[in-house]
Amino acid sequence: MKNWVVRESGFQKNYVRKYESIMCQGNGYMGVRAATEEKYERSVRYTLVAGTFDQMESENTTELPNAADTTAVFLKADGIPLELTQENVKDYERSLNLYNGLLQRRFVWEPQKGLRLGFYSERFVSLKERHVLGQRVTIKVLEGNAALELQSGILGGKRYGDPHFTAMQGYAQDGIMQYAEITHESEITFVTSAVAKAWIKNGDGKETVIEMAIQPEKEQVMSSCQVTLEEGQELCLEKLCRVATTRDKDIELENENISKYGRDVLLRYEKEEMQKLWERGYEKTWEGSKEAWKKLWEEKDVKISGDADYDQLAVRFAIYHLTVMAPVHDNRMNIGAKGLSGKGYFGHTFWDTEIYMLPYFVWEDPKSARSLLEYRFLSLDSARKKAQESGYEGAMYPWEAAWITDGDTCPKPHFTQYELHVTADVAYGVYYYYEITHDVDFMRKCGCEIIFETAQFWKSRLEYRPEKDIYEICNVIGPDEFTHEADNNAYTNYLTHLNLKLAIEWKERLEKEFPEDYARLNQKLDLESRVSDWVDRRDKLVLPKANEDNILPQDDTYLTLPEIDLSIYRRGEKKLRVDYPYPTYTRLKVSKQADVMNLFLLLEELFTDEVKRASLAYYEPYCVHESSLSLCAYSMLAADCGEKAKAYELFVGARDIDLSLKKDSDHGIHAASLGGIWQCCVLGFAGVRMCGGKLRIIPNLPDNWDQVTFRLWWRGSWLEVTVTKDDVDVKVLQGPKHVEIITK
Ligand code: IFM
Repeated sequence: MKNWVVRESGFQKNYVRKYESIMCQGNGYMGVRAATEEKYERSVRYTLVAGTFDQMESENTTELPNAADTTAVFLKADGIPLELTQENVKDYERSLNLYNGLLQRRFVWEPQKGLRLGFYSERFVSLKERHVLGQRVTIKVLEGNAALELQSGILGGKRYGDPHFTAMQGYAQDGIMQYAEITHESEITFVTSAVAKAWIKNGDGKETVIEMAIQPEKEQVMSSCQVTLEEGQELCLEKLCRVATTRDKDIELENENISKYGRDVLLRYEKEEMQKLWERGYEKTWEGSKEAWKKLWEEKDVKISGDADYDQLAVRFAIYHLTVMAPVHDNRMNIGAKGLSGKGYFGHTFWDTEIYMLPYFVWEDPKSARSLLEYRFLSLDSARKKAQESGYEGAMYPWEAAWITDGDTCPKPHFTQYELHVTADVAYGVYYYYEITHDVDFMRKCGCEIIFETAQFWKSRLEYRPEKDIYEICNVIGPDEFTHEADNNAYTNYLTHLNLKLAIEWKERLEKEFPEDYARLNQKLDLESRVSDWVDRRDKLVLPKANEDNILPQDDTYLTLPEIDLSIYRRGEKKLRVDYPYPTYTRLKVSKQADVMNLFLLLEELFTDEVKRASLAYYEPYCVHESSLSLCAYSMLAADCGEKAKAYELFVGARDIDLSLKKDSDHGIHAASLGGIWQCCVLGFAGVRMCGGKLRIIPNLPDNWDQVTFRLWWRGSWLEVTVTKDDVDVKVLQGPKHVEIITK
């Protein structure tokens, strides 16, 4: 399996959390961190179910709760609990196979002299059946005789200080273990079910089933067994589980009060499903998931040839995580900044979705992209409320979003009132999706309303300067989160301009082509009287221009800010904010992340190559790339500018954020950066873009890549694109044959 497997070779206690995140499994419905079967102090054993947000008492926000865990297995040999140290473990390897989603662990454990046990475990979260997980564990006696005690089941309770659950209780009936818990404020009932079997396997292959005793308690429900094995014998455990909640659309799990109705109510819903699952068995269930992954890779793999093994692994790693993190089965949910792999940023959604991850879904899986945008449509009322409460009109999307009715979930008022560009980013996402898919149905039902309401927000937010007859956007934080109180941040102003322009254009188009939709929206939003204000603002909004050195100013003052020596911060040896605490760092010429570069990437047709090149050379040395959103954006722009070596160097930096041990991923993977890695390969190096409504493919492959092949969706056609250093070959696999492509 060349370039498909992420490995941890040798047990490293210090990196327990890193590997838990990067080897996280899931299917968009749930994410299960790759916690080891046995417990370690640093471990963060999370199972997160998308969209199940609950209010946190300690912070003024909602977060994803940590659901009951099905993956822990407690093993004792001759009374010694399994806990690996550098001394007692050999031949340790943990691996995540991206091709089929299987997580495997194997090692030899020597609990005491004369006793050696071979440990093997594997688990999967089904890509085919979103509620299902499976796990196998085998312990083989390699030397000596061993009295083994094994415990496995469902661990609930208030783990890791997770305050979200009440009414927790374990149950057992007919061999099915079940654990129920209800979130405190959002009152979502979680039901986790499991069935386990254990058996002894002799050296000659003969198997003897072992009776497992099940003990339901308040904090857990565990099944256990005790056996004495001789050298050559194996103890095997197989377990199938389901996770369901009252948030699910596809399960009739009414939000019954568990304490009132008791276990029969719970079992009534999930018991039948568990019985079916168990009858089908582990092997067939796993096969189903494996098939689903195979199909996914047939469609979505990006194949790189050349001296590029690690790059190949990285883009697959990105696609794997984009798949397991995205709750595209339910349009009331969106992608968190850490996917479902950790509680970093509480599971909240940022502009990361529209600008960093949505492109992957639009080009590769437009149905899922639509679902992600429908989430913004379904959040419109919350965004309207936020606008109103902030003294504005229309819809103002919050900097951080969670459940569609949670409203503004950003715990930092400073950011949510100033990082306004998220509202224009959502509108940009609609534009991008529409231009690539031509999904008019989406525009009529959802997209237009988003565009009109966001434009109306900007109409009320712009500041008029009568002396110059212009509009400005003052006192914002642009993408670069180190620069505060910025006036006319170029990124924000240009995207706002596009937002206003789109509102005017779509108003006209709806009126002409879809009069019924127009009448409906006009009645609701009074488009007729709004449009003149949009035109006025569109025509008079300040759009910063490049200076005589071809540098596009990030905002009105950035170019004149005082400079400091940034070398140690750029090398990552120290955090700038430690030496220059707030607000000092906000008044220096230093960027946390790409800002103007993002603008060049989103609206490339508006800027000349000279401006892009000069601005890239100017800004990059002032950027400390502290945000994981930075390197990928810089890499793509460098590729656009033909600076291949620089583009590749920046890409390597982005590639290594999660995949190498240099940076921590303890609180979860860096979702936007993973979207960025896919973008670097397909949009950056292979040079695919939606540019002003046209498909453009102008490659800039790095020296070590010979060829890259992938599939793309463009307005009803599936294309297979193969790019070499000096050629672009496009085959229409399905759909309309005539596709216009700009290649020069
Ligand atoms: O949205 C980003 C922001 O741009 C930088 N800080 C982290 C956020 C979440 O990823």
